Parts: sequence; structure tokens; C-alpha cells
Amino acid sequence: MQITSAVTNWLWVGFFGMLVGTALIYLIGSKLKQSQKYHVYLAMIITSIATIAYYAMANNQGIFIVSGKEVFAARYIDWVLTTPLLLLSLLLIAFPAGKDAAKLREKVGLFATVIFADIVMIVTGLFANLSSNTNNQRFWFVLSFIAFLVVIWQMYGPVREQAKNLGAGANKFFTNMLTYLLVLWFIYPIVWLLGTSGYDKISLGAEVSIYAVLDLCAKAVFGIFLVLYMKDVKNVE
Ligand code: RET
Repeated sequence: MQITSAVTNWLWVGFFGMLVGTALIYLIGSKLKQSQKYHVYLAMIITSIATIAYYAMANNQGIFIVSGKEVFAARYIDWVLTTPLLLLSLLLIAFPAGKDAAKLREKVGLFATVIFADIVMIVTGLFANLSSNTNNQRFWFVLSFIAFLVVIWQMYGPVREQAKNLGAGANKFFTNMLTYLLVLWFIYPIVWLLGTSGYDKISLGAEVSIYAVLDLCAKAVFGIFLVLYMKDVKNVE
């Protein structure tokens, strides 16, 4: 198969359709009760993922030729994320919420938003890295960075608000862990810009070693802090 203009046109149809669909879900969903809003978030997340995937495919990104056939990698990234979320929406309908569960479900919307923004950050970062054209690369980088800001904004806003209900010790523990995470995570896009993926200002050796140290701090040291202090803090499970 060839990527003809008809193929590209259909990919743009997919893109605009998903974009309009997302807006409609938002508008219609704004009438739902707060306790049901998580359905709106889930549905919007699903169509937003597809919007991003279609945009990439319409720009000929993430399409690899394997054994003479086009493989649309963006489709698989889309499906691997959206199919579990579609099943989750149905599962949540099938298991009706009791009184306490209803509160928990409101949080599903918040959890899903943070995780969705995080996934968008990584996937669009990959697309930026795969871009051969500077405009495309900038577009994906900015989108990735916006998603990063959404993660930070949610974590410092509603999630931290929630943590204030914990005891003083637990709240402090949460804030310390969050600040540690924020400082480390901010370095990733800086290295990305300075390294081979961006302006090539540092050597590959420097890039790889900084990422390695960052990964160790963000995963191993983070985990160690977590288990070290968790046992001393009350009201955290
Ligand atoms: C990219 C480039 C595009 C802009 C942004 C980025 C952020 C990446 C982050 C990665 C965090 C990785 C962690 C790994 C754990 O081991 C994709 C580099 C904002 C924040 C914590």
C-alpha cells in the first residue's frame, strides 16, 4: 500500500473527527453530576489519545516500512492506551458504586487525568525525537511540555489539597516526595534539549550519563526514600 493523498485525507478526517468528538463529550458531559464526571474524563482522554495518534499519522509520523508493508506504530500506541480505558469505563458501569465508592470514583477522574497527561508527555516526546522536520519537532516538544505542566499542576493542586487531609507528618512526607520528583523531572526536558534529540550542545556520553543518574535518582532513590519514611509516617497506606 502507498500513503496516497486519499490515505492522508482519511487520517485528517480521523484527526478532526476525534477533536470535534472530544469537544462534544466535554460539552454534553458538563451536564453530568460530579459523581459521574469521571466518565467524561475517561471518554475525553480516549478521544484525545486518538486525536494525537491521528495527527502524527496524518503527518506521516510513526509509519515504518517492514517487509515492504506500512506499519502504523502510532495506532498501536493509541490502542494499547485506549482499549484498557474503554474497558475500564464499561467495568465501572457494570459495578455500581456504593456510598463510599462514589467518592472513590470521583478520584478516578483525577487519577486518569494525571496519568493521561504523563503518557501524552512521554509519547509526544518520542514523536518529537522521531521528527525529521523542525516545525514538527517543535510542535511535539511544546505539546509534551504542556502535558508535563498539566501533571505538575494537578499534583500541586488537587492532589496536594487532598494530602492536606492527612496528618501533618504524612502531609509533609507527601510534599517532600513531590518536590523531589518535580526537581528531578524538570531536568529531563533540559537534557533532551541539550542532547542529540535537541540542539546537540552536549556530547552523547554526557547525555547518556546524565539520564542514567536521573533515572537512578527518580526510580531507585525515590523508592528507597518511600520505603524508608513510609513506616514512620502515620495515616499513610
Ligand atoms: C521529554 C521531552 C519533551 C518535553 C518533556 C520531556 C519530559 C520527560 C520526563 C521524563 C521523566 C522520566 C522519568 C523516568 C524515570 O525513571 C520527553 C524529555 C517535558 C519528565 C521520571
